[in-house]
Amino acid sequence: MKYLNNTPRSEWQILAKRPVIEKRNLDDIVNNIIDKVRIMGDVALREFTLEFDEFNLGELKVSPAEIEKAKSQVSEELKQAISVAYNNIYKFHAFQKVTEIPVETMEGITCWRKNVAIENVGLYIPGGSAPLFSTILMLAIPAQIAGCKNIVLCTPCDQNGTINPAVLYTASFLGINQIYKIGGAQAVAALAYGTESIPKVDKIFGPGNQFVTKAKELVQKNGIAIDLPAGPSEVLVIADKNADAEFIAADLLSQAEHGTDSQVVFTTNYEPLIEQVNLALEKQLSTLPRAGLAKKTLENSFSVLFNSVDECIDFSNVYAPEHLILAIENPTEYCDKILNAGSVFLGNYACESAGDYASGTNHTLPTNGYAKSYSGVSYDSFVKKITFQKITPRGLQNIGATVEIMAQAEQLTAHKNAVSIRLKKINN
Ligand code: HSO
Ligand code: ZN
Repeated sequence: MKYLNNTPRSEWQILAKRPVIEKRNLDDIVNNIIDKVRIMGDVALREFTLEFDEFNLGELKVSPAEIEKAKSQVSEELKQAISVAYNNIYKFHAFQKVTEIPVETMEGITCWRKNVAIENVGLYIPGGSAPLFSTILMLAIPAQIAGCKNIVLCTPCDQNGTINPAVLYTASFLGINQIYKIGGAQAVAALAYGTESIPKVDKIFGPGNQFVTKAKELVQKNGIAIDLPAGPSEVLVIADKNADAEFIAADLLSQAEHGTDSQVVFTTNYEPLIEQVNLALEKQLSTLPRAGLAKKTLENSFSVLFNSVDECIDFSNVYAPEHLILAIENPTEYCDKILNAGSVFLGNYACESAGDYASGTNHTLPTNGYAKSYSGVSYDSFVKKITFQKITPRGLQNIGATVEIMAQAEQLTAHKNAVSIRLKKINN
């Protein structure tokens, strides 16, 4: 990790820029995939699966027999762990479902807002070297609490046409039975427009590679909602002299092992920690199966020494990390100072992994600085908030003149008339 000493504030914006990922011109490739799926449906999906996943796919939908087989392949221990995680994630997200009280803004005028589930949602779960079955929990649990009617899951199969058993087990544990063996941009296209086999959805969730991300961005232009603009995962750690270098190194590596384009940042006001963390990183790195990936990430990462914890927090607010770990004394005292972050972990024992899997919070979070303006996925991501209002004759008498005057000022006479015509009848 590059070491920086007291980078001046004037340079923070530049320092907060994420490493640029090699950008090929994806637009054309992905647009072609989307068009083909739109026009040819399942035929196109089979062709792309043969081309990209190297499997000649017959039935797109995962069969009950495949799910049964997966169930038998997952250990009891993992099933137990999934169940504990489920309970915590469920508990945390269920409390997000609040019924708002109707508000009487003026006598006779009542306004209220109601959560209504998005009917059809699509979840994309990437395959690859680490199939993240935990993401199914993070997306499907709030979808179910919200009451989404159709939950459709797409995930790529391997060269033998199989899907990781933990992915299938988790989906079936949640009662999801619409699982399709389709990955990549073609899966996003199928969810966005529907094919003979795959139902069209209203909103698409889930992480993915550059192709998936680009496809999500493109289908948005046609009215399909998406969860978040996605980017590589990242963590920023703020530590003071109370921190434990080994813990910090472990947290940095847990994020670094996600992929080569992730970024980890370590900030502290205690100089000796920089060297201690570096040593711990080296020691722990050598034991990791994914050391290659993690090492590449560390090359894109940096540690920076500041004068105080407050300065570290100021920098973090400019960086707007997806995950922020406060390995400092009395971390809760600093909560109000955190302005931009996806999810915050307080103290030496709140490791990011806990939130990644099982503590209850969601792990689908804004990356790449989007934490400045976006929230992570939650119950709210699966509902629309519809407003209602009821106005009595007395209410219209109270608000009428206000509306008429404003409509007149905007020169929208029909707007004004809609009130006047009613007032006339009421006053008769
Ligand atoms: N750190 C990832 C989530 C994850 N980690 C899934 C392990 N599995 C993005 O927040
Ligand atoms: Zn993770």
